[in-house]
Amino acid sequence: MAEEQRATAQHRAARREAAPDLREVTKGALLYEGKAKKVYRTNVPGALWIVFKDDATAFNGEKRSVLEGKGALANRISARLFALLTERGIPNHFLRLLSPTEQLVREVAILPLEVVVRNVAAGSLAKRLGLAEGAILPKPVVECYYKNDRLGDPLVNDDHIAVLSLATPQQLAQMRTLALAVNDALMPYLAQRGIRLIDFKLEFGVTAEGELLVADEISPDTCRFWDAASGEKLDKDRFRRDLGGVVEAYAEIWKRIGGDGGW
Ligand code: AIR
Ligand code: ASP
Repeated sequence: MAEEQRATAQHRAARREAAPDLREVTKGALLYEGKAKKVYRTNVPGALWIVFKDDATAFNGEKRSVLEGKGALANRISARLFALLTERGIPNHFLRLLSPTEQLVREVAILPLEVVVRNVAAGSLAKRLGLAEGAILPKPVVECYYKNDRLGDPLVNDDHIAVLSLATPQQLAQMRTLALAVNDALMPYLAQRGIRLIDFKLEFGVTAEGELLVADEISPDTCRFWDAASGEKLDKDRFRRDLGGVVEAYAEIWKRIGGDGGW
């Protein structure tokens, strides 16, 4: 607990230190282009400029499409949900929105793990364990996947993570605690807005100072969101399963978490 408080205090201090420069931030060289985002350097050391793209990919990049407006929705939804994490004292990379499709984040080295939290059986868990999609899990399930396109992001256990040096045991324990804290923050917030949080994927990164932060994005691209009343899917499964209305579903999530025409 003391350690958690210290981490939060450090996080707040880092945010204060970074704050004065952030008003005059300018975009620098392209550092990395991923499937859904581009990452640029900035004139502020330790701050990166993220551009959310309209590109949608699934099944390890096999299925691809351009969905106009998706980038702006994912960017703003993610910004809103990360702001909630900050309110709850959960250390994360988000600094501020720059435009409808852009945000400023703290620079981290991303750990090559995807941490998935599940409240309800769906997707690969339903398939692997033979559970019906929609079966409520008696407690949240945390899983780690090795981020490796060539291997198709395999599920890994603590020993696999140790032998491949994907994270230290301490980082792994911290990621688990933070992932469950994110679940505890998001679930009631979304439930109040008529959204069931079925599962989600987090990525974590380490700052130059060694601080572990929740990074990447939290959006309908990385979460399963079901309408609480009808069970309708309001997330990337609409794209993966060719259900149509992908951007409309993302817009519905944005509307329910308080979005309006502006940003
Ligand atoms: N996810 C996993 N890899 C990429 C993403 N976006 C997310 C899915 C889903 C959760 O992790 O969007 O919310 C579990 O996915 P799956 O396919 O393992 O059931
Ligand atoms: N975005 C990943 C891919 O391109 C996984 C997914 O969301 O289905 O394969």
